[in-house]
Amino acid sequence: MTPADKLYMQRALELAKLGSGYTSPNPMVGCVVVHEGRIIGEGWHKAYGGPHAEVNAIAAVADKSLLPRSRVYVTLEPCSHFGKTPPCADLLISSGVRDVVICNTDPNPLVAGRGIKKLLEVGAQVEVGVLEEEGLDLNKRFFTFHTTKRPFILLKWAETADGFVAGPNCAQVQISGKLSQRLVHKWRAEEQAILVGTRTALHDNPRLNTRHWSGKSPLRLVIDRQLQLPGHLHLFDKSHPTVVYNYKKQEEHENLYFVQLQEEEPLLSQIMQDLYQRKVLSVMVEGGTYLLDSLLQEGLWDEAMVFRSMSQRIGEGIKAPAMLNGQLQEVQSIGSDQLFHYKNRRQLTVSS
Ligand code: AOF
Ligand code: ZN
Repeated sequence: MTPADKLYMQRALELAKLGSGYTSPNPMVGCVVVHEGRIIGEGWHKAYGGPHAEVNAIAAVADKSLLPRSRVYVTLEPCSHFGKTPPCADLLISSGVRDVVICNTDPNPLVAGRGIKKLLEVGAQVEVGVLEEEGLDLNKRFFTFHTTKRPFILLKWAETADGFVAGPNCAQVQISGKLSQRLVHKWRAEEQAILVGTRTALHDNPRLNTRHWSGKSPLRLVIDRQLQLPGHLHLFDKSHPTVVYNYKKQEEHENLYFVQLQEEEPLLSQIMQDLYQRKVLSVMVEGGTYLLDSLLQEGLWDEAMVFRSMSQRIGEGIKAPAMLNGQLQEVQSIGSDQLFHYKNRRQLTVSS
């Protein structure tokens, strides 16, 4: 890998990011075409269902006769399947491209190495793994979804300076400040779904929508095993789709999807299977402590964002979840809160 390879792949990754928020459940992909040290075409996957990055990049090249002597940088293995668009590997081959640099292979079972195979079969030079880590991070939701067959799981909670998430008897306490709340709404817009447990739904009566940030509201998910939650809760206002995981009934009406799970099977893995089938690539879990602790204990999470108030103390109440196997990435000050960003150490070792 030359310094120039890194530079062009960096550019391709930047282009890929321009699709952020529009490509899901597809990944973000960027592509750069370089001829004799000059970029002659660029493109990215702009939106789900639309042309892939390579199609846009090749279309942007004015003089197509330069393609057989160009090097193409693409952040994801060119696809090999007929999906919403014809295979990108075929496009590159028929355009005369014989030199391709790839950041990540595509874990989608429809592709999974077949794109690279097609290129090698026509004698193309293919280099894989340039800025691999950056690419894995950029499309962490897509890679987690395809490699683990469950959504990418982001845990989020806010705790007081003395380590509580709620007062005695689950009394709601406003812990994080305005800036932190706004950040949470930004994350809501970025993830496809939000999950809460029964007690959080009951005691906090959350709306789980994106009010303090522009962007779409996620799919709402709530666990209500015995269907005991009252119908007047905001979660049941039918304003947007809500899945209710329970043991009692399977039923759908007006944005409410009751999904019946088996009592004798593990609850969390059934939820993850359902989300995989729904093609939900990512889920943020916003509480409560019991649900967060269960996910932490089962190692069923990828990243965690924990707000800790620097001043608020309540002395008693519901204890914050116990971080387990988290590798601290960063601590930021957000107004009067501190934000701790963790990654699951187990996940880190599995992927490396
Ligand atoms: C590429 N370049 O820019 C993207 C790729 O339904 P389709 O036809 O859009 O195919 C979606 C799959 O194609 C997606 O899951 C992933 O495997 C791959 N995405 N491939 O060559 C691109 N976005
Ligand atoms: Zn493609």
